[in-house]
Amino acid sequence: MTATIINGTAIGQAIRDELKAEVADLKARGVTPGLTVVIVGDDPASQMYVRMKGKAADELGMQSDTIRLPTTVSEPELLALVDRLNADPTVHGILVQSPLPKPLNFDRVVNRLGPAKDVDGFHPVNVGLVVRGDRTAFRPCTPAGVIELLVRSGVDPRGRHAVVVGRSMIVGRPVANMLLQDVPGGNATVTICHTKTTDLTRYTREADILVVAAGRPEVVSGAMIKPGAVVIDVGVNRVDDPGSEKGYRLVGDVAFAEAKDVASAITPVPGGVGPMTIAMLMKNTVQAARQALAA
Ligand code: L37
Repeated sequence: MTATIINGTAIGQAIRDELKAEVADLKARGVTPGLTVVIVGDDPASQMYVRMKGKAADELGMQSDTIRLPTTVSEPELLALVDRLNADPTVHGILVQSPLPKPLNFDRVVNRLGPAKDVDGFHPVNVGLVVRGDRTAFRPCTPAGVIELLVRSGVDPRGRHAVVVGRSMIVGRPVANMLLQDVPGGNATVTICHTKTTDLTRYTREADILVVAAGRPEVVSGAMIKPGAVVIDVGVNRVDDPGSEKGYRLVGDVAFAEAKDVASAITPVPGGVGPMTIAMLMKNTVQAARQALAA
């Protein structure tokens, strides 16, 4: 079998196109959705993602602002910035790009965000409300993008066995929780695997839907996949490739060349989950603006 390729670039673009009308409507009502992205330090991948987010917001006609800070910024300074953004009515969404360089503490900074502006969905209030199934809360962008990819590709997790590899607060845990919810795109039977799982293959081979968010290049081989499974690869790993133009190439957490001959559908890297992360951030920011208007 050769798998259908799930095109995250196209699905992400479709979502962004749908949002255009919503942004126009909000603007007509006097509100321009505003997103402020804060990035500390000069990690090249993070710098690239942040540029892509600003560009996506610009394209939608939103107000976007990127605040770039040196690694020398202190935590009190960062917290003071968050306070200022919380108080600014033109800012509907605030995103602090993770990871923060040491010794800054990401959780303490996120805890300072007003939950109504936490478009990344990492504030404990949003984490808790999402677990409760509250649709006014912000779902974290990458896991929300995974669910949206499934739904828009016609894959219904209902009653099927979804196996998530990875338990991070950013992807693994929230995506497992979303797959479990009693809503469209949910209702799966969910297993979560992690670094201490004994015999990972025993679980991955049982997956009808396999979501891999391990953060390690190509840890899931073709032989670990059940024939006909739907495979969502969340990994975006840069591996050295001296022969290439950029000096690196992108690979997922799944060995794509093998997996595509086993799976029924699979996301590529690049062009899979990555672009969905950005589309869902735009969606959350529009939601933040809409909810601010209603409040
Ligand atoms: N929301 N996202 C949010 N908050 C954070 O704190 N770190 C972080 C975050 N991560 C993030 O932005 N990830 C991300 C990863 C990949 C892409 C976008 C965002 C993406 O679009 N990747 C492209 C390839 C880009 C490249 O060439 O490197 C892709 O097609 O996968």
